[in-house]
Amino acid sequence: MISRIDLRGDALPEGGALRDLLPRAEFDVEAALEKVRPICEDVHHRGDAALIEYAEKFDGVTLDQVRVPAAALTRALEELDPAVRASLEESIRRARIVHRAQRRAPHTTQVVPGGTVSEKWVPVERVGLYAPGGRSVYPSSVIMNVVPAQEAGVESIALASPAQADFGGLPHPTILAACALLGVDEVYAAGGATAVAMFAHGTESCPPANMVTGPGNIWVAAAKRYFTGKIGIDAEAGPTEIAILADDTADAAHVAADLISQAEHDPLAAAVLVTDSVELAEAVEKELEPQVAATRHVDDRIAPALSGRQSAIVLVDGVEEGLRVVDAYGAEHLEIQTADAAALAQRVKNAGAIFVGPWAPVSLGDYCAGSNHVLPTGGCACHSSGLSVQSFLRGIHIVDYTKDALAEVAHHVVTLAEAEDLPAHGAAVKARFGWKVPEGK
Ligand code: HSO
Ligand code: ZN
Repeated sequence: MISRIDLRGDALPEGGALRDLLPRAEFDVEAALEKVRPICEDVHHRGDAALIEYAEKFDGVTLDQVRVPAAALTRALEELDPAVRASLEESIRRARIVHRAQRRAPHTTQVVPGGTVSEKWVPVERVGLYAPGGRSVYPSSVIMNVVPAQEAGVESIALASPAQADFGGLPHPTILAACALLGVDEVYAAGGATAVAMFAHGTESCPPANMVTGPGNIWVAAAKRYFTGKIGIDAEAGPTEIAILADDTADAAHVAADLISQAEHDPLAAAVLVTDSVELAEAVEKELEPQVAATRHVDDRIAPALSGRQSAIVLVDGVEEGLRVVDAYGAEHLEIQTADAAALAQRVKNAGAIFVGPWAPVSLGDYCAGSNHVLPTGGCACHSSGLSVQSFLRGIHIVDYTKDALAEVAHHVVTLAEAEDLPAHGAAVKARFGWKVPEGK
């Protein structure tokens, strides 16, 4: 069911060469871009009319309007299963605790007497969030996007999710209920690339947003790439990944369950076990079969995900080598199930989020740890972090110099301007001192 990659024996190669030995899904956003481009342009030019046509074509729904009426949100919350409501509320409560602690305070640095540089943190004004429909109706992702935006102080938050034929042309009721719980009342029935285009340019019913965040399939990723530069994006989310670094202290049944848990998302999801224990590898392989058979989404997602080229059990000589492998891989989620898990976690450089020890499965982080589950995929963890309050803030420098402080450094500015063949830059300083360069200290 899951292949093995044996990296024992020879010394592991460095960086990129090591990464090339590790499994990863094909996710060709560039190819999808060609298909998405005309749709994005169409929504740009024809606005709501185009959105309504695409809802008919892609979702089989005839919409009167793309904006979801307030009454539909209220009704969805009233009709929400009380147990689901209580769990969503707990998820929101914990996410708020963690994200509130991420808020940034302004600060001022005195560079020289009379010369300060301050930094203030300003939230993005308007954010459009995308929540997928179809196979991935995740109210938890609504929480993971909305909470950091709210805690950052974003004033205007709108959400789009595909119209669902089964629910009278509205987005899925659990998505609507999550919006109602979070106090998001501006919701649109728009799906995939069309929703990103709606937020990027605005339409008659939806004002444009400065930033679009949220998970989605390859079409959403392609639309985000198409509009990057015009709008801010969180990331081009690819298929989910779990890597587990485990030694012989790990419980094979738990390791198998955790690998399956993320394989459940998508046939392209990646599940990678890195271990120095052949016994554990064998025990996990044995565990996988009955556990996979006992779960629900076997044929459409879990079996293809685990047997796909993106998933594997990687055998290494020791935990140190394992650490190098997981760093080269840069997993979206990394579990560490070893004797010294907490200490190892401190040494990991590349991961979207790290789950330490036997009692922190990725599913906890998906819903109720308080951490964010919107995380870098496809190896992007080596340069990017998951969604946070910081994602929705801009740090703006405020430069404040007195005449004396400028005079003191003026000759350096003029020298550097000359060195770059930009004399007018130097002149802007000289003009303030009777066109002469003040004597520096
Ligand atoms: N594991 C997914 C998020 C998710 N899981 C939503 C369940 N619902 C990507 O981090
Ligand atoms: Zn998940």
